[in-house]
Amino acid sequence: ATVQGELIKNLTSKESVPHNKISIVGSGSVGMACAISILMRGLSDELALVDVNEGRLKGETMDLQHGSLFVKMPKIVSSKDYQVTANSSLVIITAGVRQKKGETRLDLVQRNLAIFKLMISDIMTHSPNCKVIIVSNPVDILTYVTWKLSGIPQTRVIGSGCNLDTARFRYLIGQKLGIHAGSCQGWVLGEHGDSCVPVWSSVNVAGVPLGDLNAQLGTDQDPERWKDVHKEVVSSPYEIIKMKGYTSWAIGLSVADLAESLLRDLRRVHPVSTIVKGLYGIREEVALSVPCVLGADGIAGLVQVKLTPEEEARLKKSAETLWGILRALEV
Ligand code: 6V0
Repeated sequence: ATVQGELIKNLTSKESVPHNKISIVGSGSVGMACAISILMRGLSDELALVDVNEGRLKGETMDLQHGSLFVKMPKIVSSKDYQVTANSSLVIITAGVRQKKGETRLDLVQRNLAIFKLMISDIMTHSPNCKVIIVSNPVDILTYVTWKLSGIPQTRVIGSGCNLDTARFRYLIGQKLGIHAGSCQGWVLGEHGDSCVPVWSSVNVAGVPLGDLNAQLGTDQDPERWKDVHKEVVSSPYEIIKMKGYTSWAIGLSVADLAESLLRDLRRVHPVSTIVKGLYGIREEVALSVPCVLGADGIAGLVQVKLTPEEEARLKKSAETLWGILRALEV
């Protein structure tokens, strides 16, 4: 007789099957920030972590498990074997290699592509019905690559894209106005990073368009220099990386927000990366961020934003740049 046997009379024999399992591939700074944000929201009944670096993976897993008393997630597991991800509802990919000294962007993409080829097939074998959020950079390229490699509908492949750029944009607008980011409506669309497009024409607070109060909003002629808000959206990650080596907290929180819309079928609208061929005059098969309705089936719909001709031209230019890279890739 054991203490457990004496104490508890078991009424069921089967192991429970997870209903809302989330797996995170890559237990680096970003993967772990996603993990802790998801844990704190109590979004899933099982969290699985995968990484090739077994030492780090085990250490991170134990550290998280020891916090079990303070969160409501019964099971935290990890392995370098993708078997551990079986039956996931959502898989979040944060794994990848960093740019080497002297390496071009295309070389980096090619190396990450090789990793994704192995990773995506393993993920799909164990969770054929899952939705995937891609966080690894260059995120728009890797979103397209994941869609191609996985063979699943594009509605289930979601690039974190401009979700973070938009969060930075709204935070900075809020700082300038002295109000909370959540009350500042504004969208950053297109390519995540340097060429992202701020949609100044629709920035508003409580339905009041800021453009009605300042006709030069977002232009070089604006004496209030609102354009600097977008400049800071683009430059701040570089600054953070210079100071702390990587960015993690904001991306982790923003990914958990996407996960919540997907797992709880909230049908909230988020700026995420998806295949946009046929929209805004984009003829190429590329992934870019546009406002998407996220629910239990993934991307349930796209919001068709009214852009100014200049904004649309910038979006098209982003698409052409991305297509230039994708064309050279051997997917
Ligand atoms: P990191 O701390 O180097 O972590 C990457 C992890 O991936 C490491 O633990 C590696 O061991 C692991 N890894 C490498 N190859 C594999 C593989 N084949 N299978 C499993 N695991 C593997 O990087 P960090 O966490 O800082 O960044 C991760 C990615 O997120 C990078 O590509 C960043 O550029 C990207 N980010 C994307 C953002 C966005 O808005 N989309 C924001 C921030 C970072």
